[in-house]
Amino acid sequence: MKMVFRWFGRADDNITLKDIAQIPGMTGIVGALFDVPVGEVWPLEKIRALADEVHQSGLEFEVVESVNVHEDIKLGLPSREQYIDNYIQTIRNLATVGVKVICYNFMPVFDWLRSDLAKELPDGSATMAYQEEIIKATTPVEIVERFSEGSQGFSLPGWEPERLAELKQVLELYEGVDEEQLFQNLKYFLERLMPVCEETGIKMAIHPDDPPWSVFGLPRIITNRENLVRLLSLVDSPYNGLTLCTGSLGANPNNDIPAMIREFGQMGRIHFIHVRNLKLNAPGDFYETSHLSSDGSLDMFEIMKALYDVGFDGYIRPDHGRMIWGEQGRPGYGLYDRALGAVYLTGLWEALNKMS
Ligand SMILES: [Mn+2]
Repeated sequence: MKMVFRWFGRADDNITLKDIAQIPGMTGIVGALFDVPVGEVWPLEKIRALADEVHQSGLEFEVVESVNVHEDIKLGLPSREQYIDNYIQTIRNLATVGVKVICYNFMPVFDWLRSDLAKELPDGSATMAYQEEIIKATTPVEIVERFSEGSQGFSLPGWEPERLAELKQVLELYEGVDEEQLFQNLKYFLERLMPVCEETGIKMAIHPDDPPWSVFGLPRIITNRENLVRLLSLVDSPYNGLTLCTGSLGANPNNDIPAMIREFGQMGRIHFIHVRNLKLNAPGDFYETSHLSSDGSLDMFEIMKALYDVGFDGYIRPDHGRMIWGEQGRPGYGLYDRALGAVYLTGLWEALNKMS
């Protein structure tokens, strides 16, 4: 496995590449161009500049998260053709600098969703939380406002203002789109991409929906084992794979994460994994914890063991962390708790390696 760390770029992150390079066992960053509007081609010169900057810090830049998918592709509108052409050009440009995996998601309108971006825990740390009853009592417009107020002045990935400016209009467009239609639109998108992925060697790795169920009446399909099996069969190619996110899928207690890792890992279809923990209070009621097994509801040893047993050689990153030690930063993406998570996961891996 290769341990990597998400970085939002010099312009939009208070964490430096030097900070990241000093985390034990860290091999590279997971990056993106955050100033290119969704649907447009990522210019090669900007990609090159980012890659050069990362390489100068002694880190690799082999994973991109995310190249966001334009809503017209998810909706299956005729205008998707141009956006898919643009996506393909972005894949070609990313391959030029040595990118190997692209993480993306296929969630309509809203990316990840929380009811609280800074819930205070008894130890004084702050974390993100989700309560279905709060979400149900909130309109989509109110959620967008709450996210922009709670973001500490940072942009939140997937919550870029330009995506949400035409919120009402986009929500109306989804009124005729059900899960079946969304699967068909994803299939169309992947079928167009796969020849280019095979040619360039870039693997597509879809991120599960977070939380893994419908919100605001919008369809969500990357939610459970059955649907992941279907997703992989839409195009049966090793380039059509997963970003298995333990925290996203783990919000549904029926999702057996180690079993999913064994099943899809053996198929060679997990290209990237996000490992984090969360505490499930009740269905639809959870908060994010430190990565440590005993702090949350997921067993990190069993997760890492499943990865180890299937010979996982892809990319892994710690996922959201709490705000600890007085750190001020982008919710979920501070330095300290994610660094602790990374070293903990690397430690579990070392133990598995030496015990085998
Ligand atoms: Mn994730």
